Amino acid sequence: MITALNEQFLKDVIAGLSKPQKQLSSKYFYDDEGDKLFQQIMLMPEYYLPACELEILQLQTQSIAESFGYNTFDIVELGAGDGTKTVHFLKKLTDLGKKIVYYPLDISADVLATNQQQILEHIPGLEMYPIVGDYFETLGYLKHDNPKILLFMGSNIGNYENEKAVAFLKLLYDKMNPNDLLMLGVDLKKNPKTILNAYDDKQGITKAFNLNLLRRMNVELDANFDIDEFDHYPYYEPITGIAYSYIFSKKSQDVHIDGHKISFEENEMIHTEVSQKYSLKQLDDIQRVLNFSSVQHFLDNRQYYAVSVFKK
Ligand code: AVJ
Repeated sequence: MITALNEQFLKDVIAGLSKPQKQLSSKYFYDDEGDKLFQQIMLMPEYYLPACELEILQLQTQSIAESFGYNTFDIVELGAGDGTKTVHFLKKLTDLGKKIVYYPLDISADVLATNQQQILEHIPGLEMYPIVGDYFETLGYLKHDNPKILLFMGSNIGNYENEKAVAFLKLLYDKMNPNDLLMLGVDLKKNPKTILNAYDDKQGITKAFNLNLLRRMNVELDANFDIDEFDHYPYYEPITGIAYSYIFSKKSQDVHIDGHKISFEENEMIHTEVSQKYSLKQLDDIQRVLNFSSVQHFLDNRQYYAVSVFKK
């Protein structure tokens, strides 16, 4: 049965699979099974991103905090997730004597419950207000007396192609007060083989992560995808810096989704995800184009990844 909750999912799926170039949105990767697969991705040796971000937060939080220029501030984290990495950052900040209030924002109440539990276990007594919901709406009504640092970590900005990312950051900029800062975790352009490997692991976890979308449609949208008849194709384009993910049909076949027939040709592609990578120069360009007064980058040892702090 299709519930009201699934209606938007169904609408998006039918619209996406009816286009001449079929597509599905990566935001639908993250059901319970997808969350678990993404947790496994973050532990894969090929997927270097989380380790780089953690290294930066563990070794450079003092310099990062100095770049803020405040001792008292609110930290508002967009798409906070379970807080596994942010906890190190917050702990260091409190150890440095900073007075912080933490607002983790996420669409999942479950994930925020885990977040609060983890954070308070490591930083007892930290003032925190988890907020469930769409973070643009939340940003609209949050009133802060203190300067705030907006956190958007985990290379989540990479889910937008460069131009869309700039438009998104402009929306954030417009919601910021003059004293506020934006801190982004960004994956950098590097050896293209290193990037491709991160999305093409030998164990097939990333493949399972993509194909889980078909399983999810079978369960939630009364679809009948034969998952074994589809495969995953990751592809990195080093000039634009975009890692693309596709699912493709291994044979000519018809699939039914809640009564809609969708036909696939042999080797027909469904575009599922982009992961945009940046150069430091591109990040500096974004600072100028959006009128941020400055940007400072903090890199890991291998210079694979940046934590970039933009001042309004
Ligand atoms: C969660 C969007 C940062 O693009 O690297 C990981 C998702 N997709 N492997 C990324 C993802 C395939 C990830 N982000």
